[in-house]
Amino acid sequence: MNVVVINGPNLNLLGTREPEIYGSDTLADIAGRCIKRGAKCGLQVGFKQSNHEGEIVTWIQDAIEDGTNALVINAGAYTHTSIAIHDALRAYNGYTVELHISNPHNREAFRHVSFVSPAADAVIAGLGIKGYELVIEMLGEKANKN
Ligand code: CA2
Repeated sequence: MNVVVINGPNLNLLGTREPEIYGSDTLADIAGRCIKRGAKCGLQVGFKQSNHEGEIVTWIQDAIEDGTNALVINAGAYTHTSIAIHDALRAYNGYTVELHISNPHNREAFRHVSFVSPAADAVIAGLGIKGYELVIEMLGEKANKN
């Protein structure tokens, strides 16, 4: 089973600012843990980050083309704005998990709307960076059940 984890804008800054919200680990630390955890349960995990909406749309289209089994997406602030990402996710038939490090619902009102949620099978939010590994673990269990 192949999984691609897509991270949106500013998530490359993890570990450098706002540790009270996002923790002190870097995105590279998280990627390493996800890849390792995935390998343990037979998942091949790809991990990407972009500050560009169109590039994220292209990666979702790539997942459609190459038959990626599951997408995990933290679209960052594009979560709350991007119809283009919403449309691309709608075109993807694999399993889709929306992920947030913080809980957008206990933050500013502009974070309460998600264009990703209606196109996702599952949502995980507010568990910090641990959420990434938890989702990989869940996908591993799912893959090994089938
Ligand atoms: O909680 C999340 O994972 C978010 O997707 C993070 C986005 C935010 O716009 C969403 O509402 C919730 C922001 C990512 C910015 O990440 C930074 C990390 C460190 C320093 C500054 C920004």
